[in-house]
Amino acid sequence: MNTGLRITAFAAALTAAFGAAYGVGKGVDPVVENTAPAAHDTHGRTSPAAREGGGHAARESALAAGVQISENGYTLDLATPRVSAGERTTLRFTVRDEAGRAVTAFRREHGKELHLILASRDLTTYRHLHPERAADGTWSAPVELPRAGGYRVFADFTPAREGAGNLTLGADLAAAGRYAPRELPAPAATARTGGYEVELAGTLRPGRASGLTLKVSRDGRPVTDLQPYLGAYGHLVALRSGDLAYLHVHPGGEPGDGTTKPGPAVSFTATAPSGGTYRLFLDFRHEGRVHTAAFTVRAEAPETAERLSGTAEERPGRGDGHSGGHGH
Ligand SMILES: [Cu+2]
Repeated sequence: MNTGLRITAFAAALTAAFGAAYGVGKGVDPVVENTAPAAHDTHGRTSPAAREGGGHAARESALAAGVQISENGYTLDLATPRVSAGERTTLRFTVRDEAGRAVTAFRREHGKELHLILASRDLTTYRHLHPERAADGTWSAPVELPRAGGYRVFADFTPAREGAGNLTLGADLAAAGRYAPRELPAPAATARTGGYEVELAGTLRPGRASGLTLKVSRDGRPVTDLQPYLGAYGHLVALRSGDLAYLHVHPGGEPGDGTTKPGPAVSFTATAPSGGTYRLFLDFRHEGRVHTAAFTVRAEAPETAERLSGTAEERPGRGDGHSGGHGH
């Protein structure tokens, strides 16, 4: 039985997800101490990241989640690294421990032992899947990718082993066919999906928790009867353009907690691991169907934005690589 406590603990871990992920291996943990009020209610639980405290200094060189195929002794073994675009196939994979054994014990997070995210390298295709696990630890999920090209598969899970934390491992997946990379859509505060309009308010910040609010409406009317999807009114995944670093966040508040309303607004707290451009994917459920709204956003520290505008006169059209001011 999945308990509220477990979900809450998971939510707390996710609040710190990026921080924890790039604290690993560096011995430094960044950014969770200033978690905004809209963050998941931790009920006095503290993430490992928050306990250790830590500074912001490591954030530039830090590793983000999802960029590694192997981390903390666990490896994502993707048995089907090549598929064909437009064909329904079954993805198969195994999570292995340091001895190469298939992991068969996972902690449930938001109702599932493992969340599988699939995204094209150009961030125009996105899937949030829930594969089935066979007793021997082999996971499988049917998938059909609409376009050829490079994809990334993310397995987001927590091994049941004592002391193991949440991990997101990433592996490359190629879809054969004629490939035409697409340009990342321009940053926009409004996204449309399946007749819904979703409006994004708030700014994603590097190394700092900030609030993001997504408001769902249809035909100009706010949607006030969102349905819980995997224990929340929304699931948000952010992928960094360029390397597809991964961030999974959940809303503040849970359905049925007495204060969280079923829309139109769903609030999140998220921390970007660095400046740069991200694609945000919001999954929400309404009238029995799950929809995904996608946004391109830029994460810039206020200082960076100032510095860039300050130097703009001296070096017109040239930023530091994060500003988008490419002059050619
Ligand atoms: Cu999931």
